[in-house]
Formats: sequence, structure tokens, C-alpha cells
Amino acid sequence: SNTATVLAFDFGASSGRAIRAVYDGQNLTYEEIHRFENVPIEKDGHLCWDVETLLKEIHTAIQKAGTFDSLGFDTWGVDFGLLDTDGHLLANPVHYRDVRTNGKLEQAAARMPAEELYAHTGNQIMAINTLFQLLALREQDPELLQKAEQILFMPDLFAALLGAEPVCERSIASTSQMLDPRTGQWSREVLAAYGLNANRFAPLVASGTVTGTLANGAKIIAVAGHDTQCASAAMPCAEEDAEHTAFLSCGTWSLLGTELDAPILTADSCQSGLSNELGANGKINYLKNIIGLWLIQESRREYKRRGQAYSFAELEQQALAAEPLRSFIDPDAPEFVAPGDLPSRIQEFCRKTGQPIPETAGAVMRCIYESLALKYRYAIEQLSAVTGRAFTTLHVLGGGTKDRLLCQMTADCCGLTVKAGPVEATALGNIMIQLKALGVLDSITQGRRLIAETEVIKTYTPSTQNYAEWNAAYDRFKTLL
Ligand code: LRH
Repeated sequence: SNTATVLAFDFGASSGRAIRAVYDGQNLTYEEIHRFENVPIEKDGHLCWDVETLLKEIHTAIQKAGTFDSLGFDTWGVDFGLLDTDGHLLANPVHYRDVRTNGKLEQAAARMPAEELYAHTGNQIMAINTLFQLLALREQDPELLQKAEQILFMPDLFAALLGAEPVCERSIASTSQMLDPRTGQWSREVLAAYGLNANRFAPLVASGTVTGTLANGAKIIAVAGHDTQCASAAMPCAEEDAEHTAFLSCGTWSLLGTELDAPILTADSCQSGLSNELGANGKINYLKNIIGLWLIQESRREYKRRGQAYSFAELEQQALAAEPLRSFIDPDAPEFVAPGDLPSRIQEFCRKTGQPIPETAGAVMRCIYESLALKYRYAIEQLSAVTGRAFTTLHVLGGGTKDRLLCQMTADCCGLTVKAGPVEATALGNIMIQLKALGVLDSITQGRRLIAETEVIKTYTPSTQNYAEWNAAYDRFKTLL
């Protein structure tokens, strides 16, 4: 039959969600049936995933969903858990924002220089990557790592805890800094350089592989375990437009990139900090990790701690009212990664770089918004330079599409037409990959067409009015990087 009901689990930075979708052969309808907190907990001095609580929430969602044909999990990249020989979780998986990887990049470079590591894996060198987390673990708790029979990435871990075969699905494995994007296999050179054993990892499988069955008969599907690759699978773009199209998966992180047929592993590409990730459609998602809306989310939390509770809409209004193009930060400066008092760190950045200090919440927000838009422009220029592509359109995907100020600023600053939507890109990609695995859809391309026809996509045209001011701002911004 060409109809199906599927359940998509998406684990984001503050909440997890289960979305139930029904495809009747022509139309797709979907609704969020369960939402729950996904807040890291403190365990043995580390910031951790609360797997036990999350598993209960997963079971609640399955109960609520009634009958369905399949389910799939997606989460952010890089994080993993350890299973013993009986398939039991050995410890709470550590969250990538934990400080355990501090200093690990330098140590890792002593074994293999960053450029070489990049040439093998094509990942932007970031301390959060799985490889550096494993090095930290081995140093800080060698016995735990020794006890581990299997290392599983989070989406595959949730599936395994529901009874699926343990696998390493490729989209999430390609965030690890250990996978060779040319072959889709672990890089032997990298594993050897760091004394890691490929046997510890479950077999690598393609996105959209059926890995198990629940008691109710529903299939467990390794979708694109990496949320960014789910979002990209839902990009409402035709294949023939790829050359001129960039995407911005806009949530807690901003992932800005373009779809390629083959990876780019050159020194230039390494210098530009561009990652080659494996997409669910077999393409390379060539992209840059930018810190993203985290800056806004975490600032909001800090204002709340101070007794000033603002909604996102209020913060957007205050940013709109603040003086434009006054002070900027490098959004990806290391001091903004860890949770805490971001407004003060932003003020400190402005002070030490000799810029006016943003005093009000509105001024801080304005600084964040503009700095993100400027960083997007910078990333687009790097992407253009390395790929030789001239972009005309930027597809903005995910929750960030609700932020009209950011969408318009991005269009203005980058001089690109922004097409914003779908807002539920990640869940929709997860759903489409399941429908394809069930044989209900032929291809990701067909899913994308369906999304283009049925979802709300809002166009933002770049204003020519303030382009000169953005240009001047951009020159100032670049001196801060
Ligand atoms: C976005 C994301 C991104 C990175 C980061 C850790 O949610 O998955 O692509 O991998 O989280």
C-alpha cells in the first residue's frame, strides 16, 4: 500500500518531541503528540543526558501514538553512549557542552596534525566532536571505556534500548571526526593514530535502514540520526537548483552549507572550517557549524535568572527597537559555548574589542542578531570561494524561520533571497526518510517536492536600501574574527 503512519522522535536542546504523521498516498498530515523536557543533568561532575527519564517519555509517546507503522530517532550530532556486553547502558552519556574536552584539540594535534585529521575525515575541527570526547573519556575514566562493548551514537542508542540491532547510522557517524566521507567507512588512519578499535563501533548502515521491530509490530528505522541531515532532507529545493542554493538549518545551532556530489578535503576547505557530512540522499552536506540561536536562548535564560522574564517575541521586539549596527561579537568565540551568563560575556567581548558596550537586553539582542547575520555572510563567502558556486537563494529551515527579524536581516546582510520554511524541517525529514524506508515514497527528491507543494515557505527579499551600511558593518565585523 502507499499509505503509512509514522512516529518521528526529535531530541533538541531543551525538549524532545514525538510527531505522528499520516501519509494517505497524496497528502501528509502531522501533529506533535508528546513533548517533554530534554535538559542535561549533572552526574559525577559532568553535564549528561538523562537517558532513563527520556526512555520513559519515549514509552509514553509510543502509548499515545496508537497504531503506527514505524518510528525513528534524530538528535544533535557527536554524542554517544556506552553499552556493556549485555546491551545495558554503562553510564549517563555526557553532553557535548561538558567541559571535559577542554585542551583536547591541542593534545590530539600532537598525534595527528589538524590538517591531516581533516584530510581523512572532512570535519570542521571542533572540540565537541566524538573523537575528542573519546580522548577525554579515555584519559579521565579509562576503566569505563574499557568496560564498553559498544559505542553507540544517541539516536542509535535509543533505538537499541528499544530492541533494535545496534548500528552506526552514517549521517550521525559523519559528525564524529573518525569517518572517511569518501568511503563511508571509519578512517583506518585516524583510528590507528589514536589507538581506537573499529570493533567497538557497531556496523555502519545507510540512512533509512530498518533495524528492528517493536512488540506492536512497528518497524524501528535508523533515519538520518543526525537532526541536521533530517532538516536538509526536508529542504524544499529542486535538484537542478543545487548549484545556486545554500541552506541554513536554523535552530540552537546554525548549520550553513550547500549540497555537493563529492567531499572537499583540501587545505583551503580545512582553513575555512567547512564540514563534509553525509546526507540521507547520498549527497555531501558541505557546511559550517555556527553557534546559532543558542546565544538568544541562553541569554533569555540568564535574564530569567535575573528576574527579567522575556518571551522570544519580546526579545525580538526589543532588538528591533535598539540602535542598529553598533557592536558585534564573533558568535563562535569559545567563551560563548558553555551555558551561563551570556549577556555579561557578550558585554565583555565588546569591551575588550573597544566597541560600545550593549547595556540593555534589546541592545544585547540586536548585537546577537546582527552578528549572526554577519557570520552567515562570512560563511557564504567561504562556501562560494571553496566551491566556486554563486548562490542566489538561501533556504532557512527549522524553528529559526519563525524569527522574522533574523530572516530579514540575513537576506539584507547576505544579499540573498531567503526562503524560510518549513518550520518543522527536522521532523519532516525524519518522516520522509521513514516513508521512503517503508517503500511509500520513491526518493528524498519526491519528499522534497511534496514539502515544497504543501508547506508554508515565506520569501524575504534583500533590501537594497541598507546594503551599504551592512557592507561597512561587515568590514568592521571581519576584524573581530
Ligand atoms: C544541530 C547539531 C549540529 C552539530 C551540533 C552538535 O542540532 O546536530 O549539526 O552536530 O548539533
